[in-house]
Amino acid sequence: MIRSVLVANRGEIALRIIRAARERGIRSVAVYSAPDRMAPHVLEADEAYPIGPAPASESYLRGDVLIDVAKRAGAEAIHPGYGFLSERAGFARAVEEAGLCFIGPTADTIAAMGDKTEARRRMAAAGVPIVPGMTDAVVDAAAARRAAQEIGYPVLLKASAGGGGKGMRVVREPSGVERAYDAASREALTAFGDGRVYLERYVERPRHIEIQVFGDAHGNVVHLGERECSVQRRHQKLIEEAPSPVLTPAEREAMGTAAVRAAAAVDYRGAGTVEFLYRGGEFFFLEMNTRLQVEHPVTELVTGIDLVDLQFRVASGEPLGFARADVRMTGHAIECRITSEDPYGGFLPSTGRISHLEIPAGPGVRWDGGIQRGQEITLHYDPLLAKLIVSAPNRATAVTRMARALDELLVVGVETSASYLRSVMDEPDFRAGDLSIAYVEEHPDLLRADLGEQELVAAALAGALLEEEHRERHRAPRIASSQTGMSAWRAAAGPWREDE
Ligand code: MV4
Repeated sequence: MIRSVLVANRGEIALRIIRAARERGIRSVAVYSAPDRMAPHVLEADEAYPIGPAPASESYLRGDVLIDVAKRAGAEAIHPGYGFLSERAGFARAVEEAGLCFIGPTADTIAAMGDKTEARRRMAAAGVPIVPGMTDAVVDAAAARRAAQEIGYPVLLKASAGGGGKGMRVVREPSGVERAYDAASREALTAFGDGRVYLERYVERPRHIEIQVFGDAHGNVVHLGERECSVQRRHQKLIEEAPSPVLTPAEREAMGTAAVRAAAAVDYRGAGTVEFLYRGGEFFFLEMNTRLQVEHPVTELVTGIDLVDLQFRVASGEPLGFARADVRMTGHAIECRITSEDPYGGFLPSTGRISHLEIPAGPGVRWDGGIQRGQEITLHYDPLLAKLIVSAPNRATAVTRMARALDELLVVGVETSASYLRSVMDEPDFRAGDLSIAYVEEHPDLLRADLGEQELVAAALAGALLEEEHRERHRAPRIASSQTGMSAWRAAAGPWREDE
């Protein structure tokens, strides 16, 4: 039994974990960098400890400090959340060696899946379909050219040491190999300290579909269906949903079975995700994420399973207690990532103080947030402010519900992705479920229309009309029209500034 947990993270995921801990009667210990002293996760936890200055490398990434704090606070376990130290095998090992419980898979599992060629070898051996290509790194450009010839163009050069798109280059003809090899190798060396690259057949315009898996310490592994994450930009997911609009029940079970085989092959324990590329009924293993993912709520909403609670139970040694056949999947869920980025300015990060915040509510709406009014948004951390998640009986209703919820959302003080996401909800290809990882680039019009401004003007006009009507009805004394407009604008935009 785990009775206390140190949450080695910040923002919305730290809050998510703290809430799950509280429901299970587990004492939560938060950690914070200097600027996060009054952050929501600090205020919500049972205890909180400072771990260093703003840069993550001097705070949230200080594994030694975190383990020390856990010991001092008497925490028995460390939950890494996602990002930061969640997929560092060395940290998982250090936590276990300190006599604490790492909430996640073993260090060996993390290391095996972190090495992409090693992962491909293991997956191929376990009978999981991998993208045609190599399972070893190439030694030089000439070897890359020979390999490309064998695989067939177009090919994709990838870093052996890590994913996330770093060190990746598409090559369409032999003359392009040398340049691409040098660039990919250099980029991989910078990003991972390991310049090894390997080749795969390049799959054009695939969909990104991933399977949620769960393993326990007793050798049981189940899958909880898929999430489709095709709406992304430069490897940053924007929208995720479950189920995928495209998978047939037979494809779902085939992909799910492959994912379970993948997890079982590395003795998987805890929550994990097996990523696939999907195209025209075929699917290929891409990588495995050995952590809880940002988009886990869509799976929770269609399965009714609390994944963080299950992480706590499995980490305590409890068996899963259910099989695939016991999992009832109902309805449709969609998640939108609300980030502090300007969609009409190349998604550049936006900073500022959140002066006003209206959070959507109502039937089928979930807000996994890590922000509050008055909070300063800086460039130190990930721009994810919150996740807006909806569920409904079917996809069409879920899309409509997300549009409604996004209309209710108001974040003043920083630019956010919200208005872009709102425009996607009306876009015919998205509505039809016609997606691929090229969706954002293939819909450039959505990146131009600044609906945010127009919406604010519309809201102000609506507010002016409502105020007018209200005054008429109550026969209130009329005031100058210019003042009416101003107060209506204020009503529509919310309190201008509390301290004004
Ligand atoms: C691919 C691919 C096409 N063909 N591999 C991107 C990061 C890393 N996770 C693997 N990635 C890709 N691998 C082959 N053989 C296309 C991508 C890819 C991608 C994959 C998933 C989600 C978004 C993506 C965006 C661009 C490229």
